[in-house]
Order: sequence, then structure tokens, then C-alpha cells
Amino acid sequence: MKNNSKIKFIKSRRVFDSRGNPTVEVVISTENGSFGKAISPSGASTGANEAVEIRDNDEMFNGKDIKTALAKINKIIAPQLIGLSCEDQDGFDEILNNIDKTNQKKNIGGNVTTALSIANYLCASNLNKVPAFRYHSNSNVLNIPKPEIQIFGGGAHAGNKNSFQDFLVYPKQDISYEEYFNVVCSVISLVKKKLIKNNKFFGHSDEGGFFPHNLDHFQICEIINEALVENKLDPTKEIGISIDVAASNFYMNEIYSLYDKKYDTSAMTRIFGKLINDFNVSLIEDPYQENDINSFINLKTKFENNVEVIGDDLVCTNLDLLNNAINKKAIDGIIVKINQCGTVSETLETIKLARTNNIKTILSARSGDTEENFLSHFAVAWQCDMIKVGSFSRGERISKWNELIRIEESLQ
Ligand code: 2PG
Ligand code: MG
Repeated sequence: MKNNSKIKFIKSRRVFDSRGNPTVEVVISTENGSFGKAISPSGASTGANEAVEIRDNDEMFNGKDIKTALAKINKIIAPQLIGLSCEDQDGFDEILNNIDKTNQKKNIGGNVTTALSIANYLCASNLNKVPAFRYHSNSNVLNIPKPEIQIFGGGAHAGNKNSFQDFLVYPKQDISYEEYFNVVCSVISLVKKKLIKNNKFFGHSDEGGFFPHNLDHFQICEIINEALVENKLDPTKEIGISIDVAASNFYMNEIYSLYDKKYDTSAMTRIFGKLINDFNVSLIEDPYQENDINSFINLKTKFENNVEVIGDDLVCTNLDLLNNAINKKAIDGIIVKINQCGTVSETLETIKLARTNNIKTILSARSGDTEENFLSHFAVAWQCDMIKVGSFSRGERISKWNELIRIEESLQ
């Protein structure tokens, strides 16, 4: 252990996420003055098996304040971490888990452990005088992850309307960020023009995508297809269309409620069949509610060569749930969110298991996110296949895309 790698100081404070809700910021510094800072993001369409957030539930900030979380850091957690080497990420995260003692960080909070764990990781990269995207990787050849960018947003990110949550585009071939952003920019302005012309523009969802007035999933995908084709882009080869159904959000008692209509599981599968066959959708996240793994398996088998099935709430960045999904051949890829499991070490174990089993990894921001751009670094450092941080607007989203431009440049 380098002498100067010892953690000397841990400071935490209340800051705010992109929805204006309080969240935890942590700064960790070592004896030689190296430091790392991180803020916990926060989800709206959370999986039942995620690490849970500690909130005060009192009169402050609609019950979302985090005074208790900050007190736990200062009084219980920090004293046990001071003196540890920031380079011992596993040891750091193990201490957090030992203090908490639950599967879902119910005692000290996933919002607390996430900020602490990431701040420590960033402190170690700072100590080693490398940017975070180079820390962790021995390789000089780092691939840049493919960006999945939201065009339309709905569901829990748009006032809990009963609609799919995300409609996105992603490059199917290798393309530089510069070129891809140019493409996405033209597609987005064309989509906006079409919405305004047809009186369908309603507003923006939490991640900055368009939230349309009175358009269903087929009409939304139709508009994206038109915008791609009008930009001379082939949605079957060049730019793919993906959706995050986030199906648990509009499911209850065996029924999915979408736009005031009711669908059973087979009816949902028929919708997906049409989206895949007629609207070029080639990647579908959380198509069914999180406890219905069999329907994931069926969808994957039925459309094996035409669509990739991705688990988000189904897996919750959890090693055991991922293992189960792999054994049952339920998914082609997973969404990885650090605050779903609550520590960097557990996230890395999940990514490793996915990679060994040829499961695509998509590192993702949360709908309540911040100006922090460490996710862009981690997506490269951990060699994730894709990165999903929302739309191509709003500061907390653009900060991550901009950082990827800088990282891409320094990798050339
Ligand atoms: C998702 C995420 C990000 P949330 O479901 O993939 O879009 O949403 O952070 O609300 O869980
Ligand atoms: Mg999702």
C-alpha cells in the first residue's frame, strides 16, 4: 500500500439531482491530497430488487430529504473507512456491506453506498494520476461504447402516463461520436418539426426526450423511421431503433394498461412482433414485468435473429439474478446501473459475469441524474458495449456525451 493512499477525510453534503430532489454527494481525500467526488443518481422506474435509497420521509423536500443518510456517513460509516487505502476498492465496499448487512442496502442506503464507493474509485484514479477511463484497464487499446440516445420519453418519466418509457436510436456499426452526434442532431430536429407540424408536441420527459401528445408506440416508431430514412439512414443496418418498455410500471394483476387499453402477456408479445417486423425495432429492454422471466425467454426464442432482449429491472445489476437469466437464456444483454447494486465492486462482478457469458453490457444513467460525468469514464474503463444516458439535451445528459467526445479524442 502506498503510504499516501490512506483515506484521510470523508465529507458528505446534500446536493440536488436533475428532478430537483435531494441526493448525496461525497468527497473522499487521501493523506497526499488526492481526492474523488461523486453524487448518487436516482431512478423513477426502480426494480423491486434494487438497493434502496434512504430518505427522511419528513416535511422537508416532499419527504425526499437525506439528513439521516448524511448522518449515517458521518457517524457510522466514515470512521470505519478512514485509514483504509483508497486503492482497496473491494475492501472499501466490503466494509460498506458489513455495516449494512442486508441484500438491498436497507440499513445504510444504496444512495449512501453508491456515492461513497464511486468517490473512492475516483480518488484512487486521481492518486494514480490517470483519468478514470484509464484506471482499471491494463490495455492500451480501449474501445469506445456505442451510444444509445433517447428520442422520445414516456412512462414514469412523463407523469406516469401508461406508455413505454424510452424510444431510442443506437449505431449498429462502428461510427465516431462526432459523426453519430451529427446524425442524431438531424434526426431529432426532423422529429421535432414533424411533431410541431402535426400538433403532437406536448413537452419533454425527465431525460429530455420528446413526450408527444396522443401518439402510441407504433406512431412514435413510425416517426423515428421516417426521420432516419429522410436522413438517408437505413434503420436495419446503420442506425437501430430500441425501446425500453419498463413494463413493470404499467402492469398489475396479469394486465398491462397502455393508453387506457388492457393487454395480457400474449397481446404484449404481438405488439413487440409488430414493432420488430414492421417498425425495425431491434433491441427491447424490460418487455415484460420483472417477475415474468418466462416471457423474456419466449420473446428471445421467438425473435432470436431479429431482436436483442435486454434486462434492466429483471436483473437489477445483481449477480444472482444475472446468473439465473443467463442459465435460463432469457436475455441478450443487461442494463448496468451502479446504484442498483450500490457499489463499484459489485457492479464490476456483474459486468465480468456478463462478459464471460457473451451478454451485452449497457452502462446506464438514471432518470434523476446530475452534472457528474464519471459514467462516461466507467463505460470506457470497464469496456461496456453501450452507454445509455438519456436524450441529446439537458445539461446532466450532455455533460456525459461531451466527456465521451473528450475521451474519444484522447484515445486517438
Ligand atoms: C431505465 C432508467 C433510465 P430510471 O429504466 O432504464 O432510463 O430509468 O432511472 O427511472 O429507472
Ligand atoms: Mg430501463
